[in-house]
Amino acid sequence: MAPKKRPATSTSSKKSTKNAHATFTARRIVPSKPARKSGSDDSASSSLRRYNIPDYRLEHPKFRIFMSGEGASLEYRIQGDLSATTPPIRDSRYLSRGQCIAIHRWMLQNRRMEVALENLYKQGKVVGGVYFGHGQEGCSCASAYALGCDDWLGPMIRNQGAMLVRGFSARDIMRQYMAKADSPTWGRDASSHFGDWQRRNVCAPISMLGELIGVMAGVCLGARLQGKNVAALTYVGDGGQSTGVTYESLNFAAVQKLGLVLIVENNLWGYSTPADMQFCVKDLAERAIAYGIPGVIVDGTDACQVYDATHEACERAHRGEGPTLIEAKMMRMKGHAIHDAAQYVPAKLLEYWSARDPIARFENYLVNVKHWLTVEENRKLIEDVDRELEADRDAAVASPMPDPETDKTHQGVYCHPSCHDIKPKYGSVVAKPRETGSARPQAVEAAAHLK
Ligand SMILES: Cc1ncc(C[n+]2csc(CCOP(=O)(O)OP(=O)(O)O)c2C)c(N)n1
Ligand SMILES: [Mg+2]
Repeated sequence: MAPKKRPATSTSSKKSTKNAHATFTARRIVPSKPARKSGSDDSASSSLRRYNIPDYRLEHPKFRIFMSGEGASLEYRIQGDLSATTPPIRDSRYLSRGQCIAIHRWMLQNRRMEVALENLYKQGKVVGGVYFGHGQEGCSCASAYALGCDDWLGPMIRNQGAMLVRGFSARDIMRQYMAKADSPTWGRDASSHFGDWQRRNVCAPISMLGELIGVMAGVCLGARLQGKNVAALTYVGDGGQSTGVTYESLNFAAVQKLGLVLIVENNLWGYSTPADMQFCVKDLAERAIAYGIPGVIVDGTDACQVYDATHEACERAHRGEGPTLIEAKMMRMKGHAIHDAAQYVPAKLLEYWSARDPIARFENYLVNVKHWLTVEENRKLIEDVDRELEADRDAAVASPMPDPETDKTHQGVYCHPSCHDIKPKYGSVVAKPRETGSARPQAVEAAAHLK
């Protein structure tokens, strides 16, 4: 679990680009002043509103994916410019040298664990499929790292890095994939459906896309009834965000000003459907406007941007100011799961995003840009991660499979009354009327950015 963070101003003393230190903080609503046109209807023009979504990326890819051909020659093609050079990492406004190195380590562990899982699958040791977060490690690890000890995490299947940061061991995750008797679900479930609501404040992923958002809003509401404002971080994909439950849950969180932090992982694909064929808005963060909450766009392959945006969203949550929607733009670098070779992905797109690999870029940032790690220190760090991971993998492989004949302790699938007590976590429940006076968009800082 990430230690409590302090702002570390010393790390952000130099600007890497012109905008490198623009604040991520949600802007207060300012009534717009549309230009007056002669002869225009005054009342109509004064009701015209314009919205602004902060975009902290240092590049803005300009291409789209479209379908071309028919039958056997049907394929996806790209229109636009793929020639841009890789942008720099944006300096964090909060992360210290040590914290950046910690995130680098988590990302490496995330990547290496998934490589190990792929090999275990190919050796026939995995029960079921394997799902990868390749290319999304910066988003998973840096966002989870922004959580405080009392905050909550609701990861999706690709957020295994977030699970590591929150304190699950690679050993347990690999045991889970192999359905071992000593895995978190004792072999009753493969892949990702496990959490830990007692010690790590982690809700298990839910396969039905978008459903976790309401659960995490409920976590915030429950904590508030017990007198505490917590941040609850969860994720939804570019595909999953189109579900009705996403709208309902986020709207509920907005109205109740719950500390939900929703990262929309726009990884350009939902199964084999490109994002360009899934929605018409330019950026998914724009949807925040419709909920009356702040929306922010970050480069999901830049750990510093992800951390800063999540950190500020958590701070808002702790102040009781309500949810934030963060769109993290990146690319799913493998198929939907191990069974999917992703041959539908144009090779040039893979090339483009390979050059934006979150781990390689962050490593370059630490070693060559900031000089926070020497080449030798970095090599040692990678060796340590590899050594630990090999030990974890060997232990997971050596774990026993469950034995249905002899294992009587873990047979139950359903809870029964004496199974476990669910008690308030933060204090006794006190119901008091919510303050409604400041809920109107005109009065709150939390509502959509308005220029
Ligand atoms: C409500 C619901 N509808 C459909 C599915 C089947 N399904 C599983 S993953 C997936 C694609 C998800 O795409 P996206 O949300 O972009 O996430 P990604 O896989 O790219 O991380 C679909 C349609 C589901 N699990 N739940
Ligand atoms: Mg997707």
